[in-house]
Amino acid sequence: MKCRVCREPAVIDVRRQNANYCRDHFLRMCRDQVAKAIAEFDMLRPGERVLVAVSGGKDSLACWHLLRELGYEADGFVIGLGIGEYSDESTQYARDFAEQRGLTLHYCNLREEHGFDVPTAAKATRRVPCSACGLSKRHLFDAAAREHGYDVVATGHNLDDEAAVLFGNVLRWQTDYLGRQLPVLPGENGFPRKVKPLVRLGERETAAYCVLTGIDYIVEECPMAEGNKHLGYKAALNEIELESPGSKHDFYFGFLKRASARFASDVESQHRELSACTRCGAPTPEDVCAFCKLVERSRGHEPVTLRARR
Ligand code: Q46
Ligand code: ZN
Ligand code: ZN
Repeated sequence: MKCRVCREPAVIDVRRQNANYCRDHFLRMCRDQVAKAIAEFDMLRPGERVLVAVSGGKDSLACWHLLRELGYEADGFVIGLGIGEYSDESTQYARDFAEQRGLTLHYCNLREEHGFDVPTAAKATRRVPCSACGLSKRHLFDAAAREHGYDVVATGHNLDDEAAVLFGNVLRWQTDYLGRQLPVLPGENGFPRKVKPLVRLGERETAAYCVLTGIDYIVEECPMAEGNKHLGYKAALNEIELESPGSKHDFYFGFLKRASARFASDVESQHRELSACTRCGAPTPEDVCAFCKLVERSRGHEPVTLRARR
């Protein structure tokens, strides 16, 4: 197995590209793919301040690292979600990453600052944990960007994530979501722009990127992800990819090129008037934003004790 570029021994194959790479050329390929995604979708402009939504996992840390490598002024933000040991450990990985490189990492602890955690919110709302968790993360990242003056929030969503979400949205023809499933969401009405610089890289590549650059990340999956439909969609797409390398890429980028614009008119929230939440000031179509309602519902509930699952 030889590197496509220099013919030296390769350390990784990327079947989608029908190519093998040595360490240095693999890392260069990753940087090139991120730079290409940023340029292709006009994600970032020179001089903009970027806040990276960090979890301590491979994707968000690789995203942060790659943005810095490409010369962007990118800081991190991690949230203590209160998901037992998993949250403590993943937050520690983010802290170590920042400390070792002298980077700025903002931190928010859900329980200390807002009086609840994800397991409690899941119990209070009687919905899957990812629903309260996702809502809280979106709200807190937006709020942190406004508070600290960042123009853009970057997340570590990779090609596998986006293809799986697309698969789920197509299965149920959720046209509102399909209209919004873009690698860039413009900043408007007090919301920062949202970008996904890793959409051209697969999950296996972000993991390899971390290993080859010495980034330590939390390998365990979130214990509350069980029952998350996206895991099943990912597994289904992996089967297809095995038979036909490049399928995920063609599915996702084909959608962006040929189909996504057709769903733009189905995006509901685009047409709603927003005003400031009467409690926290965040832009919202109602008097009180969804996060403040979640805070209210969750606060009266006892904290949920999680047993560590390894
Ligand atoms: S952290 Fe939160 Fe994820 Fe855990 S509860 Fe679900 S959304 S799975 S990325
Ligand atoms: Zn090489
Ligand atoms: Zn609010």
